[in-house]
Amino acid sequence: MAPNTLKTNGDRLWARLMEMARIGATPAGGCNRQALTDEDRLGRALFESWCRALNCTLETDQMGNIFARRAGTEPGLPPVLIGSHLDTQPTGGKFDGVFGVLAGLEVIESLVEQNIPTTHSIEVVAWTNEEGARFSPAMIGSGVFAGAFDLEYGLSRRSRDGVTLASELQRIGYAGSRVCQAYPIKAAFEVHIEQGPILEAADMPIGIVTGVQGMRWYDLELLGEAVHAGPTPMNTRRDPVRALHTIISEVYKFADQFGPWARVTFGDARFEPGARNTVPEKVVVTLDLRHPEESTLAEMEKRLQQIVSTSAAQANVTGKVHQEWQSPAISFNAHCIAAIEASAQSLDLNAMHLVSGAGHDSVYVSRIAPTAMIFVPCKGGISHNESESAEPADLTAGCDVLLNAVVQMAVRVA
Ligand code: HGY
Ligand code: MN
Ligand code: MN
Repeated sequence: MAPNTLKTNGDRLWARLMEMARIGATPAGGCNRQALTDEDRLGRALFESWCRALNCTLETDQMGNIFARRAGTEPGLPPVLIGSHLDTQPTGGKFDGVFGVLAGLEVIESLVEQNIPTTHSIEVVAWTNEEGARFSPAMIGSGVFAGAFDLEYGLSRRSRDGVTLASELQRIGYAGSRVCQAYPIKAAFEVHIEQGPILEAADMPIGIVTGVQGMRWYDLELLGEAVHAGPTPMNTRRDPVRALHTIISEVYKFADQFGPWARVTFGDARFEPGARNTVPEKVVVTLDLRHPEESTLAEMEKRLQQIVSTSAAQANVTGKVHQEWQSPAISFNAHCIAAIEASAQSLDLNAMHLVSGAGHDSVYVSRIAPTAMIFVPCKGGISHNESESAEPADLTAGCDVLLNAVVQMAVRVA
């Protein structure tokens, strides 16, 4: 290990991860701490209690993003930011997002404990509603902060249980007064489990994330006619499910045609009126399309439009493709990537470059600050699943890489 290389306290990080995992713990061993629920409130409060114990200053902005700051020796300089999220999927795991927030806390605690001042302040951020599970779209807290969405849009988002993001922020006491907008930031880092199989398959402890693939979310709406399931002959029905049947098979076909990096996911479906003995009048299905190349993603969208219109016509129903959200493919900052590379090297850790298949708050942060991400492997590449798991040694290694990359950016060498 190179001289002056710093280490974090992996046991303390693991203990905090396990304590946080008890909030919203599910019987199957996962976590359900969806954005702005009571569980999220408890998780936020626990995180803040740890920050206060380190004498960090705490602020919450209008989107409920929490900023914990350890002042640098020159507090007027732009800070180095470490961010991720505390909210989980409904059947989420113990590490997605929360590892990045608690690793940031561990970086601050290690610096305090080892009496290492930094020139630039360090800010750890817990972004609101990264998952997009309860409120769509994803990454809405970091998105408003970075100017991808305006505040009114962000606050107006309505959950599936019919409440607005603004009312839930009020209800749990996280409607902050700090203006939710970007400010000068020296550099931003996020450490996260990979949520895919690449690092584990390559037996690689560290991933240096060079970018994030493009993502597009749609609601496919098919409108037919509600009729009785019994007496109505099959050939007289205007059955939206018949169109859906063709759409699903055609979309899976094009996933294969667009090569190994194309991703198509039908995540949720709603049938109205939803009675088992009535042919549905309306079907709404969510579809998530992804690809590292923006041009290919555009091509996939075009094919989707054609498939929906042809399938709807064949079933004598109407079909609409409503785009809910899109996040273009992005590349991270070369200097931040180099800092992560140097950090992994100083720790004698093998590392490989890769593009993130999952979306992260860093996608939006990279619009307003030099940004890059660090990945560590997770078991079987499984995530968004209660069985999500990661090795303490890998999490500690990722946290050590984060610490040394942050110090490179935050300490001005005389
Ligand atoms: O959708 C995503 O990739 C992220 O988990 N929000
Ligand atoms: Mn995440
Ligand atoms: Mn996630």
